[in-house]
Amino acid sequence: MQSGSTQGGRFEIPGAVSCGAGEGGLPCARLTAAEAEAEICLLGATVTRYDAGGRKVLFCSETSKFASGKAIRGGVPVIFPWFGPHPTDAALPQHGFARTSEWLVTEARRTGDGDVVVVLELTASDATRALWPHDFLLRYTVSVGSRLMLTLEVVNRSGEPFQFTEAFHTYLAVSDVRNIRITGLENTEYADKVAGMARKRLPHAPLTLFGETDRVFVNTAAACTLHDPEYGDIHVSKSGSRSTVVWNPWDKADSMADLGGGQWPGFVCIETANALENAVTLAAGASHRMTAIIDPHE
Ligand code: TA6
Repeated sequence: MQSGSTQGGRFEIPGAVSCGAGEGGLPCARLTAAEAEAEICLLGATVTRYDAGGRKVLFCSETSKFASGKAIRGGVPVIFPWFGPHPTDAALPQHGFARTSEWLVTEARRTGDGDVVVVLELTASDATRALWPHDFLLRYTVSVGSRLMLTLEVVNRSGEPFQFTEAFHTYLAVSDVRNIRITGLENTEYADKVAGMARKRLPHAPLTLFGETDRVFVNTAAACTLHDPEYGDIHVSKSGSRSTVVWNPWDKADSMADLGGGQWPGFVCIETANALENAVTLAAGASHRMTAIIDPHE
């Protein structure tokens, strides 16, 4: 994999973007906007922290690894070019290779309204082609302000169409996952991964969690709202996405080295995705954009 680099601070902006070593000594970019701060680890272009209005919006496991080639357990891992297990080869890494690759910072700017934007890129390499035989460019735009806006652009640089699935695997910090509600997915079909991928439909009621929950909602462009009685609401809107994934492993997490210690009540994943039948087929030379807007103020 190409080596991640903030390119020696070439993209630093005093008071807005600083680059240096973060957790585990990994290169990261720190963004300071008018109303928020964020940190992006170049390993996987993973937004590991987003604090807005004094609220820690993202969950990051206290026992996450921060080591080259290892997925970070928290924040917003970028999932590409397959969501979940590889469709035909179980030996390949779950959730593809984008989240364990070293990305490059290619742009940084402050906008007129005080937001801070950083662009990161990942291009095909011998290492990625060994896992997925296509030429591509990923251009990931992270915009930090009173809300966090993420846009992943996939460019097909090969001579033939290719199909991919993708997700922003967003870990939202919650007071207690047993006390939250999620609205926006009412009457929506989903594949229930804790019931052998059985197809079900959520009734006309908010989604509440009572145990391990792993659902891929399909054919939905709807925004969701996380209602947390203690921390307040978080609104997750999206474009270019037809799937939404909701996950919490419940106490199964206690057997996960990078999520143990009773941390599981402290997050829920609401993931903006294109998965299962919502896979994207991209023509040669074409590009596709998926955007999520995570707003803790609505
Ligand atoms: O997004 C939900 C999910 O697909 C779950 O099935 C669970 O595997 C989760 O992702 C975490 O996957 P990871 O490979 O990061 O442990």
